[in-house]
Amino acid sequence: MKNIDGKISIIVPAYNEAGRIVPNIEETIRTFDKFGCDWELILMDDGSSDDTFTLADKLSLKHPQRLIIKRNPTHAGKGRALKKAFRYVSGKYVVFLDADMDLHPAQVQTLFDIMRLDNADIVIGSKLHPNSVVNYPLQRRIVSFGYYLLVKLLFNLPCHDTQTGLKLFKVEVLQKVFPRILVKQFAFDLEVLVNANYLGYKIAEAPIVLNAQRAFGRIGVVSVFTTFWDTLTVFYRMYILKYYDRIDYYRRKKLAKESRRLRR
Ligand SMILES: Nc1nc2c(ncn2[C@@H]2O[C@H](COP(=O)(O)OP(=O)(O)OP(=O)(O)O)[C@@H](O)[C@H]2O)c(=O)[nH]1
Ligand SMILES: [Mg+2]
Repeated sequence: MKNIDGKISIIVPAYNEAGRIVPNIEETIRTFDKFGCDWELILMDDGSSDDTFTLADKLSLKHPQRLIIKRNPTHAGKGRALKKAFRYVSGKYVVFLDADMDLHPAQVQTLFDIMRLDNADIVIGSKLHPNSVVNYPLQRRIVSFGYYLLVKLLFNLPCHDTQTGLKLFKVEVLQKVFPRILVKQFAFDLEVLVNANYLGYKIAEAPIVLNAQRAFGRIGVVSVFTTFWDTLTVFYRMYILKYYDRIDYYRRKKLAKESRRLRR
């Protein structure tokens, strides 16, 4: 692999992916082994009700030095899974990669090339990049474009698509940003990027090739509504509450409330 000078930690959030998790991890292992760099893969099972964890855990016996398989006992959302997985990271670079293989991991090379070329701290795959090749349903394209407009209006981020499941970060970015993050579900990516941008980290976008593996996406009306609501709460915290500026003050306040409750 070109343009990489340190270990890569790949974080894979997985929720009810038993049908595809083993071949998908095996394909990811083959891909990174071919790259010839140092890497590890941390799979965080998000309280699946199927065999995702057991199957992945069994596979890790074959690759003990590469795979770290963890699980949340309860289901809480992709964001919390990514944040929890970060505790196990030992690399210099962190890749977020969805478990469903909509985005082939070989594309990570493009993200590294762009990181080097643009001197960026974060490179995100973007479905709205002019050179992207995306094969996914029309209604998802509409939702994706609508969300782009909303995010542009609310945050004016220097990127078009915050939601794609392939991203590359320098580890120090996430060390700084993760303690500020409250969203547990799909607006998590947005909260991470809003905070990273606010802290002055440079975000670049990469073209991707996306092949939707599920005939019908799993993201229903409830997820779209929750993401919309969580996006508004990030806006409220950023511009009205100034939570991200006064994070220590809010933490102390929360602790004081907690200790008053315990004393009662
Ligand atoms: N849907 C969903 N996925 C989760 C959750 N927690 C972790 N994940 C994982 O997060 C990644 C993205 O979820 P997907 O359901 O594929 O979401 P998507 O790619 O936006 O939508 P699809 O069109 O269904 O692929 C996958 O690797 C999931 O296994 C969760 O609470 N809900
Ligand atoms: Mg997906």
